[in-house]
Amino acid sequence: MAYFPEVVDRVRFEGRSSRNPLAFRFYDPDKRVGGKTMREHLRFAVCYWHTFKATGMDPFGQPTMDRPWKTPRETMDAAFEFFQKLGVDFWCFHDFDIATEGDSYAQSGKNLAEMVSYAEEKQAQTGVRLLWGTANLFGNPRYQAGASTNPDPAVFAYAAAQVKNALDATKRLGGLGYVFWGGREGYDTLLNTDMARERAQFAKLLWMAIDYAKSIGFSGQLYIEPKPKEPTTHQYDSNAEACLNFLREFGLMDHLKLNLETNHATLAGHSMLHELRVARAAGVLGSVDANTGDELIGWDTDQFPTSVYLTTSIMLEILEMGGFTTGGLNFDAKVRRQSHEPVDLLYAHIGGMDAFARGLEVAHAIREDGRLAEHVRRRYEGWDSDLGRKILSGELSMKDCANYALTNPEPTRVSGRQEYLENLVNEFIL
Ligand code: XUL
Ligand code: CO
Repeated sequence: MAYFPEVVDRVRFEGRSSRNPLAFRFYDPDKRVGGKTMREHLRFAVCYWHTFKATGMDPFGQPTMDRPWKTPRETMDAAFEFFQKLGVDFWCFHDFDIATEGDSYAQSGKNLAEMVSYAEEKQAQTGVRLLWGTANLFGNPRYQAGASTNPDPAVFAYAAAQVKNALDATKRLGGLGYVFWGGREGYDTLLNTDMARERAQFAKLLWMAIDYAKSIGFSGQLYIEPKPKEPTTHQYDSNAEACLNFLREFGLMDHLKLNLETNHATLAGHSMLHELRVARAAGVLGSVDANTGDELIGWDTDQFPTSVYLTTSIMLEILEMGGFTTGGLNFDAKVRRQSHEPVDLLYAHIGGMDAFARGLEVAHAIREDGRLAEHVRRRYEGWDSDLGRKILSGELSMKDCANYALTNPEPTRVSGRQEYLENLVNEFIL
């Protein structure tokens, strides 16, 4: 049975002039951009949770989604049919997206192992690979007060046991990475919370995972995924800088990278560009959850990315770091509640992939042109002068600076040229 009959074989690239809503207009997987193909640059992944499991339920209404796949196996059939027809190379999942959580830890483990075997077959048939796996440590009521950050060590132990199985599953499926998103690792009120303890507990879980991964020979990249709020009022991994602080404090910098999500950046009051820049500068930019938020609503709406301005800024940072290694662009995005037909999932992903393909081309062209980078280089070239070098090397004291100010004219102001640079970026987009 075909779950996505609108596409017979594969979504094809038809070019900019195509009016076929089920064709790519920009994503041409084998087209070369710089030294690599689009497919190699973009490394698209489809997420299991929103795409195949989301029901359309919201706080005000019942499920809306028409989803002919019901059992875990049917769902996986639908998923791999979708990956193949869309032509993505990767997927991502939580343990209990693919398997049903049982009444006991033992039963849940069995259910998961069975579905991992089925996924192994599907991967072998299709060549689709696992970008990353993860565990759902936030849905079950036992985690209402957090998983590793729970006041009860029994809950910590359960969470660690669940991560063990999820790491085993990720290893078996040849996953390139494993994500820790701090689901309920935060607080709703400080009145009942020992924050210092909870953060140390969280670090302990990460250290256990590092040790366990090593013991089973899992060499994939571990990531943490910042988000400032939702579901808790304050999540400890609130943004990229808070994550860096946490990783440094607990000696974890060499073991984890960041998986950055656009809507989480918005919730943190930052642009995605800011979050990416922070991570890249620290050498821990790992992977991207590609979506976008509704700036007017103020919650995590997880929409599909359609803005070329956004995708251009993301691809500028990815190109600047030399491209993804273990990471990729995972569509952690869901169709709107009214887009209830399976075909809407195709439209959504095709749009996101086209927006990123165009963003890649624009970002590459901006870099080839070189004016933007040259502008920034020239803006700081004073730091290569005698004065700049002496300040940075520590040769000049504050007193020396006072002497300098006494004996030199007022510094000349230089325009930041923001509008000029905004026009320059648009020159490549429009
Ligand atoms: C939640 C979120 C998660 C993680 C995986 O906001 O982004 O889906 O990506 O647990
Ligand atoms: Co995410």
